[in-house]
Amino acid sequence: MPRTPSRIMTVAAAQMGPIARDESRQAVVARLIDMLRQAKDRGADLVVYPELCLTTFFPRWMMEDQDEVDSWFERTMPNPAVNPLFEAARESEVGFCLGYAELAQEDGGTRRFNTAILVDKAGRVALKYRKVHLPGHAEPQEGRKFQHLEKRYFEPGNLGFPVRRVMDANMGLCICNDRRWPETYRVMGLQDVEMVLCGYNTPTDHVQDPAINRLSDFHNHLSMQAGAYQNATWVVGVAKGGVEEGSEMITHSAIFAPSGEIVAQAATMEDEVVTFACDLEMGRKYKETIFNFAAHREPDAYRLIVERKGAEPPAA
Ligand code: CDV
Repeated sequence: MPRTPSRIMTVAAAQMGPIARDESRQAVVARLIDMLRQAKDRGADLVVYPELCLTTFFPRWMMEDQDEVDSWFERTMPNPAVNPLFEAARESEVGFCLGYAELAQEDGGTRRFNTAILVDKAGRVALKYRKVHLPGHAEPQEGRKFQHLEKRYFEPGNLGFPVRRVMDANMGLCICNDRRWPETYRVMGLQDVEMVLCGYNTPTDHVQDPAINRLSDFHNHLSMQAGAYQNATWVVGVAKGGVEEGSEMITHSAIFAPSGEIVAQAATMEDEVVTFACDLEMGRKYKETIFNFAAHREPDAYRLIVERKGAEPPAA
């Protein structure tokens, strides 16, 4: 059989170390531009930044003053603080994926989402995604050193899991907790996704059970390796990690091949750029054989997945 020619997209996972509570958007954007330039020097076509990467991870704190809450959100994208990143990317002809808190005026009201955008090499927003799976709580939980109040500050995303042709590849986005849910990848897999970009902020004490928390790094990679393999797609997982305002967060950003293998991984808890030349044709080998969905899937047997939300025990 003749070998299919490679289609290479060189991708950079731009891991971030902590962002201080009082660090300005301008200072953060300077860090992002520095990593973009490193990525460009290594031949990157695309730079992937973490979830909520313009500020510290503010959902760890209970805030009642709505003005204070809204100070963490972006009302427009781009905006004056972020414009230098758009300009640097356009000049360098590098695309990027950026996570931020979005305040939108939509359907006659103010809406708040945990959002990621994919910007193409010409600086155009080519794809927007709003986080579907919001972890944590709407009310503070007793006994926790740090809260996780995403359910308080955001509403679930209303855009589904769109896949778009961007920079000659079928691209999809998801955000942090989404990566643990097989539905995330499968909905994109059914749109022939070739690369999924996922930023995350994962505190090591995210569950009140040390036996689970000690496996935080393992579960991080396990989820993305499985999603990549079972949907024959590249996955790029990018952390904001390290000790941020006293909260320990995992790092180990990595690039996952459609085989499920980790092909590149960050080695520090700081700002760090990890690159890999991804052959987008690699997924095809899997899509035409073991994961040929059209040949092997049986959707009628999967009805419960969309009909039922929580698990119910079988009838006696
Ligand atoms: N930002 C996140 O979505 N974090 C969750 C933690 C809280 C479990 C995650 O899935 O990594």
